[in-house]
Amino acid sequence: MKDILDKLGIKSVNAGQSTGQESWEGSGSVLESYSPVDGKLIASVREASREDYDRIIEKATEAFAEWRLVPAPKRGEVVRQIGEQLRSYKRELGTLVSYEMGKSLQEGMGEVQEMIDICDFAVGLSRQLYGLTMHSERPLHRMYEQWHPLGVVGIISAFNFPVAVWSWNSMLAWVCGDVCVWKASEKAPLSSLACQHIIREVLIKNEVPEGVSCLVTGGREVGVWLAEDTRVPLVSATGSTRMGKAVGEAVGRRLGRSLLELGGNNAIIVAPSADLNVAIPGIVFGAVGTAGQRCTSARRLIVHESIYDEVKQRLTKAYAQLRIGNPLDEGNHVGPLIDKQAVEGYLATVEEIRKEGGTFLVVPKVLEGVGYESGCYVAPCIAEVAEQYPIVQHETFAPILYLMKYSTIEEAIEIQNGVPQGLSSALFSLDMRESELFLSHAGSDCGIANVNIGTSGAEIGGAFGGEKDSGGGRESGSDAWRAYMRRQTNTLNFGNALPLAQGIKFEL
Ligand code: UN1
Repeated sequence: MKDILDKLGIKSVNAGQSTGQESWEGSGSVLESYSPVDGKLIASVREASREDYDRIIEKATEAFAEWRLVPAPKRGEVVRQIGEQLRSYKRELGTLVSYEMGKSLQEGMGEVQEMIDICDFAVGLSRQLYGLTMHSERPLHRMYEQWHPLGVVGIISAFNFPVAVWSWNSMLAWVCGDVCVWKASEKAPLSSLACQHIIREVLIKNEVPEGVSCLVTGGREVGVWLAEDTRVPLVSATGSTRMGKAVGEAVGRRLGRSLLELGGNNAIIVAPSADLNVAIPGIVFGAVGTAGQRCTSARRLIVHESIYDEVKQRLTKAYAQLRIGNPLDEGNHVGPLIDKQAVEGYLATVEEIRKEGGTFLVVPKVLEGVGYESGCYVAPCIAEVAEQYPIVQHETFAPILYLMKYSTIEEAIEIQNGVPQGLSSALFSLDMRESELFLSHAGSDCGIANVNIGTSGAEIGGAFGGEKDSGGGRESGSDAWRAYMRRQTNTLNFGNALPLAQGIKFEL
């Protein structure tokens, strides 16, 4: 690990504030990053004071004045080179992500792959920031729309995707001509420092204005500063619904824009025709991948009564094969939760399930002994519940899967939609009518609806995000780039008269 940290520029004490080219320690309190893998201190970093924050926003604002004048395809070229850098650091960065937040190495590297993919996407996009042209109702007039850069984009990211979510936002924002100020999760600060380190060389080589890629290290307070700051026209925040409501309110109060990616409570429906050889691994990966700490994790399984017992039996067998342990050991499927507080959250939910009458098909437990010294490893579990249990309405960021029964597809869809969140959803079925119903406007109410695929693991090419308590934002692919730009409608008169729209006469 020492070699990897060296290569990623992580020292024992680190500078947490950066304008891309320049870094400094910051004068806030010290933040220590402990690995949930082995409980050891990895390194420390100092948080930003308000003065550090203001210095960064000023630098970013200055950088914007220059960066927006660089042609978009040239900005895309910088992003292309960042993608190349990420390719050459894939293993190192994936390993640090895995060690700092606990996801399996496979998933850590997958996360870096998402970053590479979004770079490629953004490069192409840099030549496709299209606006429409319209036909004017007035003679000798031309009407069209343009997309202009917005300015400073604040990015608040969560611990569970400590680097990919930043890249979804920043790579698009950069080709759009914006500059970024990133507040990473205080639970995974070193992964954000490593990203700054990796891209620094590209910024210098291309003479990118200093301030285009900023990092502010800190906790909730920094999030509040960003949300209330009129110098930051867009705040893109990923995290809990509670956090998102606070950010949305503060940004809304000043009529700024927010892009919110919040919690999910994602369900998978398993229909009688489901191919269980496809469904079972999809369900298990969805429920236990990243130890159930993805916003897209599968939390509720709604199974048709005719196959309920068979699904139960196959799931029990699959869960018995799960290897839980050090995520850097590629033989393990499931690593630790992020910290002991998350373990307490898991235990509190387990207790609540029992209190409400649920029974465990696969029992929960906190793992102890050799290899589990950090105290953050828990066993993925499955609880049989009734859909009306209040606990089922909540998202617990842990590998707890709720199992329930349905008899008609309409009823299953109603159960699936009957929670406050609306991020991801899935149906396993080979029945065309059922699948189309699920994907129709009478079907899933989520931002993501999949057939014969689990709830997690979305590709970057689609717009990513959810409805209701999941926040309503869309990031990454499709036309999500529009959130990072402002639309301007232009009408140009090339005639020698001034006809007014709507046929209004105004003669002098
Ligand atoms: C998240 O958990 O915040 O679809 C994002 C997925 C990943 C992204 C998850 N591509 O599971």
